Amino acid sequence: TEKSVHLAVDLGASSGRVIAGWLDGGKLSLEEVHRFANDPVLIQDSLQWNVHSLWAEIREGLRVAAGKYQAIRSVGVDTWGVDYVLIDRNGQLAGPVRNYRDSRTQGMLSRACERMGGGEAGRAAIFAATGLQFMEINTLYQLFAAAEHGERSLEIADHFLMMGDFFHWLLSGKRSIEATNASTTQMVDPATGQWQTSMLEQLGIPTRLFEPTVQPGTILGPVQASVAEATGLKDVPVVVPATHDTGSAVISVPVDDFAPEQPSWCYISSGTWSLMGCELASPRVNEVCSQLNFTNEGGVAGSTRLLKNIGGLWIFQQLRKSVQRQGSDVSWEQMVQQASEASEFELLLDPDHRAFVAPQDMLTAIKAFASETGQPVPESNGAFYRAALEGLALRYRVCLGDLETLVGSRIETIHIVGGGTMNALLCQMTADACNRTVVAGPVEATAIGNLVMQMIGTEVIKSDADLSATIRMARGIVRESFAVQTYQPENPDRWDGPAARFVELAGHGASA
Ligand code: LFR
Repeated sequence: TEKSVHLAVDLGASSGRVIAGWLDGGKLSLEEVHRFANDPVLIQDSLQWNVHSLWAEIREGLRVAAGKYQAIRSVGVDTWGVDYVLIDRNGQLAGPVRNYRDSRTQGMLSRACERMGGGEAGRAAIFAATGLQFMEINTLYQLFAAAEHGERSLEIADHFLMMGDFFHWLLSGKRSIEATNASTTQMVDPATGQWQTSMLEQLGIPTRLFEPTVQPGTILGPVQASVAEATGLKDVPVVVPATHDTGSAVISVPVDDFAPEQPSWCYISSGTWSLMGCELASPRVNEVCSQLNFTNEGGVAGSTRLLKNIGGLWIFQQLRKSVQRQGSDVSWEQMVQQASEASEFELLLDPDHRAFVAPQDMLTAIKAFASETGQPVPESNGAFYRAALEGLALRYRVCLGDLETLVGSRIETIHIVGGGTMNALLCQMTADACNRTVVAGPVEATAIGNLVMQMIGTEVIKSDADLSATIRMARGIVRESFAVQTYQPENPDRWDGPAARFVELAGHGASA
């Protein structure tokens, strides 16, 4: 066909896709071209990404796309945040590419705070410098761990790239570090977007690795010759989207404003993680934000995503793995069905408890958590599935209250975007627990945001005004193109008792 197509490579922490998108009569259409698994591998107890296989799958997807569409206008990659690749002076991998759930960062957060002036003072210094929430998965603690452990790769590395940058480099031969993903490292000044070099020096992280960042929409140049030959993508420009998947997803929230002064809506980008927050015009690096451990990530057009990482559908996904390990299987639909049949609030769990970050087996970890917190261990699998979803809804409720405190206005609507919108039970629980209207969709928010930013970079979507007007225009296209599902709260009072117990429970548990 002759349609003018853009290709989004969208890599999540459990699977990747190549998705084609095109505009027709002011509407955006999508077609999934290729889908593949993204399974981390344990190499001598170090959890790593299989970037070789990911690259092979990406090339395969592009080859299929090149055979399918005649006019391919651009290609761009988004991925999960915080992880990075080090490149040596010969233009090769300087070492293994670690998965953020790798255990080497354990204890590194507090050690880094010690190094930065001790305990609370060190923590305050890092927060003032970066405006980011404290999580051990952050790039900062990964690199600090690498420095502390004397990892060889850090010594021989010449360049630091984030995951999306790495694949852009393989595609185009050009190095770049995209700003929204760099903002997830906890190494960047949220006001200026510059690397916090003096903090890095204090932590023993070599600053020579970090080049200035580029903004989403940047055109890197055509795919390099060897890639063009292997895939058939000739003269196709590589256009940098918001390479952080969450940054891409939030572009697709179907609202008619952008980065409002007084937000009346928030988003939950729902997948392996749930990222819940507000899109604002500027960062809020203040005491309350630090206390509540919210983050100020960089979005497109200078916006800020003030948000919290919540342990997401990870627990639910891992429960399925537990069932598979026992030799049987269960589909997502069956899991949701069994959860809906289980009785409510049988077990309360905190989705952000450390025990659930990377357990050997999720079912075992939840059983241990139940016993430790003095709750009866449920018998049916459905009760565990339900607990995973209720725990999220309860966490959303707490997070909503914190967000309203932080932004100083009432949030009327919760927009859920991403894969989690397909879980109607969770969407309804969210409306009930939060006592707010939930608008769910689009499900493909990340790929859409990736495509939209490529269209903006190539001026397929453009407004005569500024970039934020262009983003609003793009959101109009998203609203025209994808239906949403609305959920109204039903009997929200039912959640009051469990919510009080949840706060108690989460307060006592060592949240990750
Ligand atoms: C979501 C996400 C989050 C980031 C986490 C780890 O997929 O990118 O935004 O905090 O994964 O990378």
